[in-house]
Amino acid sequence: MAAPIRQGLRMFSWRLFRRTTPFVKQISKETTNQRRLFFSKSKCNGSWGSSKTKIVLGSVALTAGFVTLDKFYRDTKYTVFASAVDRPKHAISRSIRVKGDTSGLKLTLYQYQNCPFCCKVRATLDYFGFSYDVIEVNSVTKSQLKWSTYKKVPIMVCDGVGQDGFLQLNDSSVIMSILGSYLVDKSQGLERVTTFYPGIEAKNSRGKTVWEFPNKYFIMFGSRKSKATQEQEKEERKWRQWTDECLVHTLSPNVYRTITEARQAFNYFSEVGEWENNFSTPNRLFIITVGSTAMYFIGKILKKRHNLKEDVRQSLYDAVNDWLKAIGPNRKFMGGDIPNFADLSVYGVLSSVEGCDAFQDTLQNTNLQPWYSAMKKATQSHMGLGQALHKD
Ligand SMILES: N[C@@H](CCC(=O)N[C@@H](CS)C(=O)NCC(=O)O)C(=O)O
Repeated sequence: MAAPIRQGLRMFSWRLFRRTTPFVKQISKETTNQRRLFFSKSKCNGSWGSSKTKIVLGSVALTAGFVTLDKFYRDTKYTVFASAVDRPKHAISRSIRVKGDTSGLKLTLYQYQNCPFCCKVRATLDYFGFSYDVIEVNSVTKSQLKWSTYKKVPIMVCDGVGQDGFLQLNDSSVIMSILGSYLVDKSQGLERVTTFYPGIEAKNSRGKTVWEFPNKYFIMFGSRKSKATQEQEKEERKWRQWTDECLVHTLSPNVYRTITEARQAFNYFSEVGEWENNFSTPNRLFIITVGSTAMYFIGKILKKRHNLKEDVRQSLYDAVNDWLKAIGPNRKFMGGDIPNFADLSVYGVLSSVEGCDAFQDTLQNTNLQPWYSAMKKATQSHMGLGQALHKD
């Protein structure tokens, strides 16, 4: 077998079986030379016979081979040399610019438009009036996250800070708390604020390695005093945690309750995530078809895992009613007259399914509407822009 083809197969098998980086680094050098060799020696030498058909077919096959191998070479080189410092430039899906943003931060959010955790972060960014760019991640290939060892979304990147030229913030609640703490006192700088949120590697109940951030529900006030009382802060943390550990788990079994609802949900995600602009048509159709079918079955597993009621809608209504009861009749938001981080979390999570039947059913079967509409208005109008979280 010709060396370049052999090399190509080795590369392919690496992609399939994921050998270690040093191995790839080493063959990467070889492939550059092989590639040069391949292109200089690639003329047909007549061993395939002289018939025109064979030559044409041979050329087509060789061209296809070139294209395929070239793609593998390029992809591999990209994988090998992309480090945390070497973050590739991906197409910006959307740029949100807020007049009056004085944060001084250049933020980029890597996200899925309808991931509830990403929606929490966007609700926070919009409410406080941060300008930011969005990079829509392909949920199947995750090619936009190749540079990162953390493979979940949201990931927030702040350019122009830190020794690598950017800071990478992982986990929605950590991101929200870091942004909140930064707003308390911008002069301390974002990099210093991140040091208040150390991560601890741990195993979850299923033995999977996960990262825990013990402080993730705390806004750090340093020497400043929060406007909220300690009781209010405690309540805010409690309901932020509840959002991540209870509310969010009621969503998937509801929006993927039937195959039809799952397909409807994915079509809605495609529409609001502008998948038509962000992904190729085959990719988009693949995600919609395969994704919705897979999620229908996963929804059933999640229903069991999180002990939802037989009628999963009831579990969603129960969660929403618990939240509304916690706010009570005398407050507009849990934060009082203005939303706090618990309001932003719950709103963000629920907004992720706004176009799904499950959400419309919730509006009809609970008293969610007034609070939800007020939250929507607050985030869309950047109500928190310039708002002080601390006492003067
Ligand atoms: N604790 C994380 C959870 C993030 C998370 O689970 N994100 C999902 C998307 S909704 C994800 O990226 N899952 C991995 C995947 O899609 O492969 C956070 O709050 O940000």
